[in-house]
Amino acid sequence: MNPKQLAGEKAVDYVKSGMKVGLGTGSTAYFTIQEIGRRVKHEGLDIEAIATSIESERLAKEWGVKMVDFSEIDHLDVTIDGADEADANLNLIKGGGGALLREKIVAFATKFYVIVADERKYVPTLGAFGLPIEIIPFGWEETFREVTALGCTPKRREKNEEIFITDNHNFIFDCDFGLIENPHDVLQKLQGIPGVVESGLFLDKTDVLIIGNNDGTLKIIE
Ligand code: DER
Repeated sequence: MNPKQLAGEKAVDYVKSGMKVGLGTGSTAYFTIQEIGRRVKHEGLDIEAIATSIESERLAKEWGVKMVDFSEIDHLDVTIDGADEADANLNLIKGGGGALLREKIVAFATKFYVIVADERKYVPTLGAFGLPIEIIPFGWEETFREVTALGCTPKRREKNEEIFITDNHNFIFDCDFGLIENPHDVLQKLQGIPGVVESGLFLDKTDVLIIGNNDGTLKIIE
């Protein structure tokens, strides 16, 4: 079995009827949503869910998962999402799929945060992937200069040779900081720049990391 599918499906063990569930975004969370959908449709799993992207919401609705929003609920019991990198402290880099802002809002509303990934994502030190940050389009050139001054090389993300626009109508900068020895320091500096909406540094939030290995085994780190 595909290691992403292995991890994505295993995480659904944390989902029980009556729960409010956050649905992640990306190719690993895809398998989580598929399994949740299957259990809703064929096994009577009864949950309410909030998705972290328009695409994940579309997929969940196809299975008949009951979707709600934050006007209807005041917390999530469990959220399952992917990551681009995760270290031994369960700190993450996310944003490869361009959904980091909604993902972080959902993550901070959830009581139990489960990350699913294949073994390539588990790294000694965060940073090799680059750091995605979500940027307001207004004045992005000035924001670009201020982010560069932090000592990184930002690149405005493109998709199919066009500027990538997030579900929130913002830009993404992919920033090369090299290996990030002190992610808390980088996060604090980025939060001080006005045009930066959010970054892909998800620190001190993850409760469980489920890693799917190429040999068909799972590694669960808590
Ligand atoms: O954008 C994100 O953080 C997504 O969770 C994504 O980047 C995770 O990667 P995956 O598609 O390999 O699961």
